[in-house]
Amino acid sequence: MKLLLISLQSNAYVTGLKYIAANVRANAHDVRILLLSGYLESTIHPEIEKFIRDYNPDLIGIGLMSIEFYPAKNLTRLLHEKFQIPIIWGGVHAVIRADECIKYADYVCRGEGERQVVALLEHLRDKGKDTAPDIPNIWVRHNGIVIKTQAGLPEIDLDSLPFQEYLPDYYYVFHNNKIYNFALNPHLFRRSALYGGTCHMMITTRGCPFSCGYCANSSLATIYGRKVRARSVENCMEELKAVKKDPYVLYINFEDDCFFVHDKEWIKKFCEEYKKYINLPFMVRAIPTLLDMEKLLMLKKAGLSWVILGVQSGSNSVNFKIYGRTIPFSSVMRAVELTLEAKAVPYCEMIVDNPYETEEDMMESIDAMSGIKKPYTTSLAHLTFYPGTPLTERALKDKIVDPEAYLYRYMIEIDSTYFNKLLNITPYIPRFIVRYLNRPEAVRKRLHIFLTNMLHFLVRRTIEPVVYMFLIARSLDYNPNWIIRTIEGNWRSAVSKFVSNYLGKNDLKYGKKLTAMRKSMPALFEKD
Ligand code: B12
Repeated sequence: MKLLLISLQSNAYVTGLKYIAANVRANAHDVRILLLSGYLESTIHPEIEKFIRDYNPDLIGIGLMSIEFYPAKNLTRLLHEKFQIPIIWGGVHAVIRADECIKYADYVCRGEGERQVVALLEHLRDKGKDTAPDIPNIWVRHNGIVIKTQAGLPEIDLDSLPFQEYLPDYYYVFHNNKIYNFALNPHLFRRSALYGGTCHMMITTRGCPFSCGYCANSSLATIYGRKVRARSVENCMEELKAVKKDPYVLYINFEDDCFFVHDKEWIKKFCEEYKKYINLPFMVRAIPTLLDMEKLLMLKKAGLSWVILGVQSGSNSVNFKIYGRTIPFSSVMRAVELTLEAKAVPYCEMIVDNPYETEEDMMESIDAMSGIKKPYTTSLAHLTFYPGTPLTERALKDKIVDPEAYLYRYMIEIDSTYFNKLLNITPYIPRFIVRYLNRPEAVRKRLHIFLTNMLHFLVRRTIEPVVYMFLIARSLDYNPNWIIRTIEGNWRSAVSKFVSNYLGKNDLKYGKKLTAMRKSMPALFEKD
């Protein structure tokens, strides 16, 4: 049987689809992945149509996050018009909004997809598409009736799943009106992937021990449960050894919600083997309260470069009362200090544009951030109200949020406000300047606004990129070989950092397109 997996995502890292593809192949079926970044047209391009006709898949799978909902709805309609091939949707949005998704797709995978997709392919082979399958977590729209099958358990033994490849030879992209194979055109992969495609995105656990009020994980936990499931060190090494063969992979980006959920024994063994077999710089994410010096030092020895810390706000009351996150700011300060002491670089992720935040909260947050040990860097994300989270429930009840906003807006697209600009530059300017500018609207003078705008403009184009380069060097222990390779591999990202903030630039373009299409294709955006 043949499966075509499609992603509409704006960049080429498609972990979930690669996992599904690997398992489909391990079960002796054929698979291709096609990246149709931001495809939101009123017709199917002839090259895409030809690609699908030539491959002639038995099933088409579309993976989506919420931001890809309308593009997925559009593409599904176009595919249904042209082909008789059944379509299954999966991914985070299909898991949290299965009720909505099953209106458009023939099947929806309401959970992990590796085994479910194989079971569906085998059902189609043995019984055909006119018989409704009975597979846990696969919802079916059959003769106009929706069949919600029973919930299946998440995969407990992650080691039993074949792991994803870095750049599989069955991965294709639609680019400049043509379809290319990524493996044969690696320069296209590097253009389409974050960080110039220099890192391998990898996940060693599934699940998060926390249940923050704003996070999609709190709704995902209702399906997957709260238990964090971990892969063995051996299994992770097997994936990494295969990835390391690719000369373009310069570092490993561990995407686990918190790498520090692994116990000391696991980390010790991981570090020994990583150093021995992989020896590439890597970055991890961490919940500040779970950071631990012993683990940090072991990881640093193995090549840890950046620690991405979930901070969200510098105000305890915002974290505790609005985000349901009992992580005091003192533990953030400690986590930053420990990270620096271990000679890794702290990268603080924060949430802004929160309608529940008062001016006092924002000032408290900025003041707190200006007091933590430097050097560190931050990224700001727009508070997005994902369905099913406690904060969204509250905001819907309070009628302060457009219930559909999360389908249009990327988290990286933040409001251009006074406080956001100040928070953005806080890591790079002295505390006394931050304090001078950190004042409420009522007492803000033209001079403060002018200075903040000017500093924001200058700092983001001069100091920030320089500090960023310094942080890259520091994170790599000033190892000239690694620094040159990183800058060389990352030149597109690194150089454009001098001009503007590079991360997710494609997402911004995509976001604008989505807003424009809302005007030119109003029918697509109507509720069915
Ligand atoms: C790694 C990651 C990324 C990576 C790679 C994404 C990817 N597609 O692999 C990158 C950096 C590209 C990324 C970007 C963004 N991300 Co992200 N990301 C994650 C993260 C941390 C892990 C995802 C992962 O690898 N999981 C492991 C795999 C195995 O699980 P999975 O992806 O869910 O896939 C399984 C099932 O969903 C299912 N499945 C998936 N696809 C399909 C398709 C079919 C056909 C089927 C049947 C099944 C199926 O089977 C898979 C295997 O079991 C999650 C957090 C999380 N806990 O999920 C956030 C998360 C998915 N990201 C999120 C967001 C919002 C974004 C951004 C929109 C942020 C932004 N820039 O504004 C961008 C969007 C990028 C874009 N459109 O280009 C949100 C999504 C919320 C939502 N409701 O949409 C999450 C949940 C984070 C959060 N807690 O809020 N992200």
